[in-house]
Amino acid sequence: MANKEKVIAASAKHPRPDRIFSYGTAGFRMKANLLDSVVFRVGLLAALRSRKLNGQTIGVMITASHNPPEDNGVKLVDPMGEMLDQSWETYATSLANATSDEALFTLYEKLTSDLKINSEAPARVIVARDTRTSGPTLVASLVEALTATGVELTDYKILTTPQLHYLVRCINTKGTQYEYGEVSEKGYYEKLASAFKKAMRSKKFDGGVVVDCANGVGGPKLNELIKYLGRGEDGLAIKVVNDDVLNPDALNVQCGADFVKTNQRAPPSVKAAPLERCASLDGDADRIVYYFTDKSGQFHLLDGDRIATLAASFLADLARQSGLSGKLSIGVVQTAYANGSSTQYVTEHLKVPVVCTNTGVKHLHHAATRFDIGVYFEANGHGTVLFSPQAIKHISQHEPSSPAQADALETLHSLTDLINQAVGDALSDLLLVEVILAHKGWSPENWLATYKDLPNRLVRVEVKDRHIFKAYDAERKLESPVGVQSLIDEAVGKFSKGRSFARASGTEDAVRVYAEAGSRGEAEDLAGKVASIVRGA
Ligand code: 16G
Ligand code: MG
Repeated sequence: MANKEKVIAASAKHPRPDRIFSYGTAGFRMKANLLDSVVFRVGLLAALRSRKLNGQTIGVMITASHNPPEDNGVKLVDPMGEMLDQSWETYATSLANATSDEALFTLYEKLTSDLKINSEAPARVIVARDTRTSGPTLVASLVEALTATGVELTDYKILTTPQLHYLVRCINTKGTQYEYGEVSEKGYYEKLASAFKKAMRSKKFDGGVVVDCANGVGGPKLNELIKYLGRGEDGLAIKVVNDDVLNPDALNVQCGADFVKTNQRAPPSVKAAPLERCASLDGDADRIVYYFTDKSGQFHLLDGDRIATLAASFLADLARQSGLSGKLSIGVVQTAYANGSSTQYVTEHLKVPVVCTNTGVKHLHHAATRFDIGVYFEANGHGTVLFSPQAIKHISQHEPSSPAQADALETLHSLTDLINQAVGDALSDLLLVEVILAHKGWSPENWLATYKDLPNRLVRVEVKDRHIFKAYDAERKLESPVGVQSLIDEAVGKFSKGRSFARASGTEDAVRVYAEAGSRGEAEDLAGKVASIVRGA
């Protein structure tokens, strides 16, 4: 039995504002000054979750990713480093919305009994935060909830989101056959750096890469990682920009992955030579996009779709070259936002199957586990590659029958360590892209030349009630309001290579309309038509 008085007294110090909260695709996220009670209550849920799982460690990450500096957010990480189990999201929402301290405690007790949780079981939580100034106070609220419920806590202070996911997985796999790595930040850098060196061997880099860290936590952490990568003559020259975390107001302002993806241009602060590789991370370093300008000064984005196609082609080649292709299934997971040309390139050129899921990392991650090698990326740059236990076994046990096979196998093996298996990780993805480009001997122009994106347009439509827009078929079609889908189909039918869909945003009060077509003008036109159908619905 939790100590009723303790929990209620602690909760009283974290009054709930008059608001309705909802645990969405990225946890709770809003203005930081509204989050105090939410974080306290997430602490209660973390206690329940860990006890339910017999004391396995649960992660709590305090971050608002690419949002402005005054925002913050909180999300839970499950034992293998994955997102919180979906069925628990509703418990998070109900706890956050309990109307009084007593009601909160009653709900806590009800969940304990409904979920058959042994309240005597041990509970362990680790927490980390990004660089926002509101972080430490929010961690303090969490600590009060954990103290009141007798949870063992480790505070890892400032980390990237994927580093926290890494640590959770390391802790929970320690001493098992799935041991993931050393339980420390240093262990993370060492694992990545050693896999990177192994993957590169004698391969050479063509020039360096400029990395925009969005003035977020990725900056200091990338600077740290670089120390482990070494910078011998043949090392990768990483030029870190926008790594100012001392000025809290600079976070995500005019820089970062979201800026680049949304504006389709480089941040003004990123100065690079023509054809020089550039990359931008987001504020918590779980997202990355590449880009460059060509000799005529034109900007080219190499987004999550491009990283997915690059990784899939490289991994499929390695599986073939190492003699494992018959044994390993490879697949790519995308969302409806993936450019149609990328999907066509993967299915028709690479001959690799593509699965489309709902938007949100957890959906893609889940679908990717169904392949031996599951490559998943959202166009916005969230993503990673998952290797099944079966794949890891084949890769480590396969006897190569030629030096070429042995070489491919060694590269494949190093990638299973280089690629973060818990979650999409901008730092790990950065090194992955660099390894692949070096192996292929590709410039960013070669990478871009693999296929030509269909012109596309994304429009944000404000509506009275976005909840009436219910999608199906991986959010590519609307079942409600009735009749809207046939109007969209009719509009799409009028354009060459036309494709369009509308879905309610999970993070903003709006409906998003995506359209692509054979030419820029047609894509704009189609997006406008579908947006007005949505407005009129
Ligand atoms: C969240 C998701 C991201 C998704 C985005 C869609 C995670 C960690 N983040 O940021 O994957 O692309 O929401 O936003 O899952 P939307 O629903 O507003 O379009
Ligand atoms: Mg992020």
